[in-house]
Formats: sequence, structure tokens, C-alpha cells
Amino acid sequence: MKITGADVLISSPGRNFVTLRVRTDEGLHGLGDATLNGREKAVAAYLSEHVVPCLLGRDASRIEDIWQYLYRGAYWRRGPVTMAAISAVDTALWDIKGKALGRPVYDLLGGASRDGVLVYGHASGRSMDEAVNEVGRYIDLGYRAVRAQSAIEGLAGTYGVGKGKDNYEPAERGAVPAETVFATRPYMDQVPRLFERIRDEHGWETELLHDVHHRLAPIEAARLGKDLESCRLFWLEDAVACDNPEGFRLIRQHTTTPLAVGEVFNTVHDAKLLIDEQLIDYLRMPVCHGGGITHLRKVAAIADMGFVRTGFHGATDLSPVAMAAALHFDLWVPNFGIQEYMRHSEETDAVFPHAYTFEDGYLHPGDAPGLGVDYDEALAAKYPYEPAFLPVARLADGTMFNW
Ligand code: KDG
Ligand code: MG
Repeated sequence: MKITGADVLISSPGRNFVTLRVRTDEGLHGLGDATLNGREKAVAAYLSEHVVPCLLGRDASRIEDIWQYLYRGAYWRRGPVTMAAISAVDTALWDIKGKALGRPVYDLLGGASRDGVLVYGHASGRSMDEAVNEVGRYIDLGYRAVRAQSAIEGLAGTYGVGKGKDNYEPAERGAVPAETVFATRPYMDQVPRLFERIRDEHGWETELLHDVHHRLAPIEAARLGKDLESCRLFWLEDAVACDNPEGFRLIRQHTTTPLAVGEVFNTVHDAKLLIDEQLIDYLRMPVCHGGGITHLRKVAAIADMGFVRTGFHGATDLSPVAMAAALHFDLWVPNFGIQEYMRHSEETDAVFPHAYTFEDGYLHPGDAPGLGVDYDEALAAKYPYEPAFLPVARLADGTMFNW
């Protein structure tokens, strides 16, 4: 089965997405998500200019060889743009293989290891009261695990907090990134109080998670982890900026709160030290940024040796194609931990009709051949790309900081 073409499709149904559609001479096509939030056009250009021409005429069934060609064959390796592009090609080829064989992708990986994929939803509030109530709303919706974020008292625009009742959406439309303010001290004081209130009001059955979003120094993260121990979190995420993995050594010495990291990683090399030294508990590299299914199955095997489980990123900037690919992987992978699930808008769901379903706190990818996701090109044409960026952050005195 030869690859005859590939289309780089950019649309904005609710938010911007880049979708790769690989076509074959047997009439089958496969989809991959190539969205990199706020950097969409960079990945689209890398695909159109440097990847798609190299795919034409290749055998679509040779997934591993094509992965090695795109990764090992390139002198300039790694990095989010390159790896998002490779991931999209890889995902599309697994979709094609599943369709060609008439089997869902999870079956090609080794079959289901569980009946459903435990997911966590996002509760956030512009005040602590609102965040506590939102956790209750998610429990009522059937979620067994909930991430909780609240605005820092006295500060507008904290990470993780939506503007209105809608799902939190971090990218903002505009020509340049919006600016936000962060303050370490009030943040660190407030988070343990938030989780104490959630435990008081909603009990101990629900798994609770929190995302620091790269904003603490190792010693600060160590203290926050310690302060949260009595609330028994499922995980504390991205406690420090993860370009310096050695920082996790210090955090690990001080706290038993489980640690998750990796949504911005893109190859196993980003995670190797953390796995080898058992400095983390969950790895968040998703299929669409972590080299596709082909690379992630190796990463997961290496992680398993270090007692690390998966906990894939699944925010709204990962399209339903990425979500479906994640769910097939999650249903199979032996060392599965949890899957993030931030519901997409109705516009997004309409452009990407999908087979995955939510029930009783679990998602299932469905049994359609391949990934079980489509792309409605005619509908997508009604939503043209609009520039949008992730915000940047400063401290109160104007110093640039990690967002
Ligand atoms: O594009 C960036 C978002 O996906 C990220 O800020 C969301 O940290 C995030 C999460 O854990 O979902
Ligand atoms: Mg995160």
C-alpha cells in the first residue's frame, strides 16, 4: 500500500488545530494530530516543506522504518516542532494499518489490558469557593479523579482558571501573547488550603490532582509537596521547570506526594534521568508530542522499569485525533496510570466525529477500525485559522517568569 499524498489541514473549530491526513493508493487514509499550541504554523510548514515530500511513494505499512527515516535520518533531531510532525505521521500510519486490517489500534498493540481508561477532569474556579463547588460538579458528572486549580486570591488570570463557565482554554486569540502575573508566596499558601477544603467537603474517595505548571523552584516544590501530603493527592504536576530534571532529586528527598511531569517532553531522552533515578511517578508525554505511538511504546517500556506509569497530557489543544490515539494506547499499555480528559467544545467535536465514549469516570476508544476518528473537511472550512498564543507570565515587579 503506497502513500500517494498527505494534506496538512489547519482549522479553528473552537480553537486552532493542525491535522495531517495521509492518503494511500488503496483509498484508505489515516489521521494524525500535528497541533502545537501557539506554534501551529511552524509544524504545518515543517510537514509541508520537509516531511510530506519524503513520504510520497513509501509503503504505508512500514511504520517503524518511516519513523526511523524521519527521526534518525534527520541531522537536526528532537524538539517540539520536529517531534509533533513525526508524531502526526506515525499516528496517521497506525490509523491506516488498523483500517487496512479491520482492527482498532489497541488490538494491534497487544489488545486491551483493562476495560476502560480512568480519566481526570478539570475543576477550576476564580475563587476557592468556586473551585470547591466545581470539584463537586465533576464528581456528580461521574468523574473518579479531578484536577483542581483556583485563581490566586488578589491576582487575575492565574494558570488553569477559565474566564467564564466554559472549559479552561489557555490560548488567547490575538497577534501577540497576553501577559499574566504570578506570585509564589500566596500561591504556595493557598494550594494546601484549597485541597483541605476539597477533602472536607467532598471526602476521600475521589482522586485529586494539581498542576503547578512549572512555576516553583525545587525547594519550594518540596515544601508544597510536604504541605499537601495529608490531602493524599494522586499527583502534583510539573512542580518545577522541567528543562532541569536534576531539580527533582531535591523534591523527591522531601516529599511522598507523587510527582508527574513531561507534557512538554518530546523524546525518551528528556525523561531518561527521571526514570533511571525513579524521581517521578507518572510520565505525561502524549502521543502527539512524544514521537507518536511508535516512540511512546518504547518510552513506556523504559518507564515501567523505573516504576513510572503513564499519565498522558489531554488538554483541549490536543485534538480528538490525539485523544483517540492516547485512548488506544492507554487501553493497552501495561503500566497505565491515568489519562487527562478536558472536554472539547461542541464545534471541535462536530469537526472531529469520534468513536470514544465516557462512562462512569472511564473513557473507551471504541472498536472501530483504526483510531475511530474522522475529519469533516467541509465543516472545518467554516472555521479558518486565527492567530492565538499561550500567555506569558511576569512577577509583580515585572520580572519575566515561567508561565
Ligand atoms: O498548551 C498548553 C496546555 O496544554 C497546558 O497549559 C495544559 O498544563 C496543561 C495541562 O496539564 O493540561
Ligand atoms: Mg500540565
